[in-house]
Amino acid sequence: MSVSISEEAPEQAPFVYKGDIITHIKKASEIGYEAVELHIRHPENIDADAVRHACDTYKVEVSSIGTGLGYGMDRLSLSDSNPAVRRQAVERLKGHISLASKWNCLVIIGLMKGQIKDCGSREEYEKNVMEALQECVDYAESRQVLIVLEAINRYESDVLNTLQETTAFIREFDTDYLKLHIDTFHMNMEENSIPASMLEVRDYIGHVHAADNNRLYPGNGFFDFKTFLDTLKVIDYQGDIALECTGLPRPDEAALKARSYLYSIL
Ligand code: LER
Ligand code: MN
Repeated sequence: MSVSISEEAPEQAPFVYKGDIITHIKKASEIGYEAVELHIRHPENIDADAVRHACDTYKVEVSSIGTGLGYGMDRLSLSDSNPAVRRQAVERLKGHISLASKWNCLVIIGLMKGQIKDCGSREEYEKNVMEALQECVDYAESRQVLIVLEAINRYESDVLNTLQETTAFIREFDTDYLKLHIDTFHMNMEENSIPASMLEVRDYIGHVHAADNNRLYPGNGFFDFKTFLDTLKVIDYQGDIALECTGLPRPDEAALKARSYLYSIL
């Protein structure tokens, strides 16, 4: 199980820990997490060796790198109508992929997949993202880094909302280095049946985010985590489950309660 850490993030962003990465790697380890998910805005500013060293010292892995701050804070979108913005988005993601190759983890493309409103039409969206994402995939393939594309709910994104729609897009790429990223918070809003949808795309699932229906830690609301975890078992999912929820009421409490709740029903 993995817990999210973000060095910089807007107040409302759903990360358990916010602040210094190394300090929170230690905290995650003390609480019992096996891994951390690092949400990084500027990959070039990160001391990869220092993070690696902290992970070795505290015996945790980096499961995944989140990239959405590049969209949320800098509006870098793979679909943007301006080619210079798309170029910046690709270069930013290449930075994340380089870090991932040093930490042996995967890279999430969630919000940075962009939106139709960033370019004007579904046709333009597909054209722009196919080209820009192909460049990211080629780069990731050369470094043996997996990219996962996240299905995000309609209130945060005007495209690629359901597992089925996102998987159909992924299938356009002829690669093993692009998979589907599922998030309980988004599935709760978009799927008719969460287990049925997961079973349908079972071969594509590469990463999992967990938050309750209110985006607080699992166990706080009414999302059916038992059925969800049972379905992950049925499909023999071997990857990490990363806690991408708010750190309320307090980050340590959210991290501790999420972990003990999920293990109690696993
Ligand atoms: C990112 O992983 C995500 O789930 C979005 O809702 C951004 O906050
Ligand atoms: Mn997510």
